[in-house]
Amino acid sequence: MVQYTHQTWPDGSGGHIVNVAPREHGIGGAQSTYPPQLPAHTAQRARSMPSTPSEILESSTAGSSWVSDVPRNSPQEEGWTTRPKISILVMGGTGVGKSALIAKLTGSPVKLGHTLQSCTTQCKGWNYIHESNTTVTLIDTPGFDDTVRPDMEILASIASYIRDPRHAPPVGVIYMHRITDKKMTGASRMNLEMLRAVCGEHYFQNVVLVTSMWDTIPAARPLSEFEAREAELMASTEFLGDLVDKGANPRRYLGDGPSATQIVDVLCNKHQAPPLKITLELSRSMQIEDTTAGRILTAELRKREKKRLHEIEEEREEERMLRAELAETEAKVRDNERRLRAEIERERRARKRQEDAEELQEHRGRNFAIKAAMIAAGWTGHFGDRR
Ligand SMILES: Nc1nc2c(ncn2[C@@H]2O[C@H](COP(=O)(O)OP(=O)(O)O)[C@@H](O)[C@H]2O)c(=O)[nH]1
Ligand SMILES: [Mg+2]
Repeated sequence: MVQYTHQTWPDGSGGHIVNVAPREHGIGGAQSTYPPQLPAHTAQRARSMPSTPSEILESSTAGSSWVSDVPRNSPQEEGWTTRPKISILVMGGTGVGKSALIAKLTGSPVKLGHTLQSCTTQCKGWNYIHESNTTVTLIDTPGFDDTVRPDMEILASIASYIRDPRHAPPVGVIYMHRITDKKMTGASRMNLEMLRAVCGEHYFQNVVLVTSMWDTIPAARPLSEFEAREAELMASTEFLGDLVDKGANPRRYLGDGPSATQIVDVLCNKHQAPPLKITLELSRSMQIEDTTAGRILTAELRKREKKRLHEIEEEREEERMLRAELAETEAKVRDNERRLRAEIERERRARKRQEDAEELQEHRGRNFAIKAAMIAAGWTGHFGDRR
């Protein structure tokens, strides 16, 4: 089990985690620790985060919905004991390694990959028994950049999974991001917005921010480049900084069992979790579209529709301009054709005149030769013409 120190982690449970990654990739190893120390002001701010339901929730009913690691569905018979159950929501864009991490931890045949057939299209829970003898259900979710299902459907499927009374409410969320991504794409930003909206700030202490693909960094590339990227990701409020400030836990997934276990340990060591923001919102009889996450998706959809309409309008304008240009070009072509025809006609007539003149000349030449021959032959008569 991972050891924590109170100085390091804002949620009071974290600490230096000694990396056990293979040295050949330059990550971790006995001397290396992860993650970097948080600045003092950050830790201070995180400690001042609300920690009771009444501090967190506007609603007075919220207190009763905290999640604890005591089983909700334990048998009531006296003397029975059951293994505690917790569930953890795994979120992030498509291809960031959610299913791979779950497969590594549970040993289950979770489908991996980017193809439409293989990627996760609905929420699915995968169980395994953690070393603390807790049954952990890792909930695999589709990314919010899915090409198969609309984002609102994905949100609805996450909401319906976590609200299903047969499932233990999540004690935490693992959010994954590829360290190999040079930039935050639009899809990454949307997934991050969904994380914020589904959890709510009060839940950030129960979020583990996992960067994946560390083991795929080519040996020739300097590790410092990726460490700098990670530091920026975790510090900048444009990316994950605000989550870290409010207690979220950065970790690395190195593609191996130990680093995967360390990620879950963060959440298994938490004895309670507030309800997710979306759970609170839905419990106030909100429709999925009216939740914070739903409103973000609706706004995004409207933005995309507006953009698409704008693009269509631009395409139409371009088409109008092209048609006008085409008509102008056609008129020019017709004009040129007319001028060419007139020129050809003029040339034809000139050639005809020339030919006629030459023919006449030839005719006269022939007549003259005949007359000359007749005179030479002694012709003394009178020629009818004067040529
Ligand atoms: N080597 C390595 N491969 C990874 C890692 N994370 C994901 N992958 C691979 O990337 C592909 C997509 O991962 P997957 O788990 O299906 O992504 P998901 O869409 O987030 O579930 C799969 O082929 C995984 O094996 C990682 O940290 N290391
Ligand atoms: Mg998947």
